[in-house]
Formats: sequence, structure tokens, C-alpha cells
Amino acid sequence: MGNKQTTFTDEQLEAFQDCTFFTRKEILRLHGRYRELAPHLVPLDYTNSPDIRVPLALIVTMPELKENPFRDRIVETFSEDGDGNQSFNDFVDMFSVLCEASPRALKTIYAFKIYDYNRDNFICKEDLRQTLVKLTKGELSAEEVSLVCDKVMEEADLDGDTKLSFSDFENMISKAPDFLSNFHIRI
Ligand SMILES: [Ca+2]
Ligand SMILES: [Ca+2]
Repeated sequence: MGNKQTTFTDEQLEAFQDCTFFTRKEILRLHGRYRELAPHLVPLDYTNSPDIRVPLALIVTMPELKENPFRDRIVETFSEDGDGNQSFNDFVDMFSVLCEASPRALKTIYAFKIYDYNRDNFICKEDLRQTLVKLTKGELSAEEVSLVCDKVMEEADLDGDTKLSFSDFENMISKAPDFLSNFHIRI
């Protein structure tokens, strides 16, 4: 037995580098973090691309996520099976979008998905209410949240259909950068 274990092939590492903001070393470190969440489930050897998914409940325990009010939504949004279970690819994509090197425009696309609770491609008043409750960590009363929702909607809903399309949302984000503050995660 050699003393150097192979986790990924060179081709796999190149593919990860091409579609993420991470270096080879960072990909390997992320694999270590992923494996640490479920050591009995996640093998060290990924050269045959095992079909493994780690459940949301384990991923949200990571120190990088556990204080984030949107942790469940973030993990769900990057879960290809839609149930919050993440393959290693999902996991890498998530941290790549959230990392510092990721451009604001990309984060805005995912922030929109994360805030779109009912996944109808619009942010309606109810989506906005749930977002604001989390953003303000429950410090506002229901009435105050409702007032803020009305105000945000009034200012950001440029075409007057009482919901925010992606372009309404982009415009809002450009004026209220706080809406992206939970989407910068260094791992
Ligand atoms: Ca929606
Ligand atoms: Ca609108």
C-alpha cells in the first residue's frame, strides 16, 4: 500500500477548478470537511464518483453555517434532489457561490432563489415577510415587519404587480446591500 491516498483523479480536480472559484487544494480540503460530517457515509476515494448525499441536518451544523439565519434555505437551494440532501458537487457549488471570490451578480441570482420560499420565481409579500423575519432575527414585531415589507415592495416593485421579479430584486439589492450580507461565507 502506498502512503498517498487518491481522493480524486486529475481530471476530476480540473473539472472542479473549471466550475468553481476553488483551487485543487481547497477542493481537497472541502472534501475533508464534507467527509467529516458523515465519516461512515462518505468515502475517501471519490475517483468512481460515488452517489452519496449528506442530509441537510448534518450540513447546517457546520460552524460556517450554524449561525446563518438562512442556513436551511441555503442548503436546500443548493441541493439537487430538492430535499436538502447534498452530493459533494452540491456542497462545492454552494461554498463556491458563497465565497469571497464569487461575484455579486452570481450571489444575487442565488439570493433570489433563497428568498423565493415558494419557488414560483417571484418574491411575493409572504416571501419578503419570511426573509425580513430572518434578517431582523425576530427583533421586529409582526406589525413592524409588515410595514417594512410594504415599504420595500413599494420601492422595489417597479412594474406594480405587487411581487418582485428578478429584475425588481436586482434593483432592490443595488440599493440595500444588507440583503446579501448572509451570502458571504469563508470556508
Ligand atoms: Ca415566491
Ligand atoms: Ca414587480
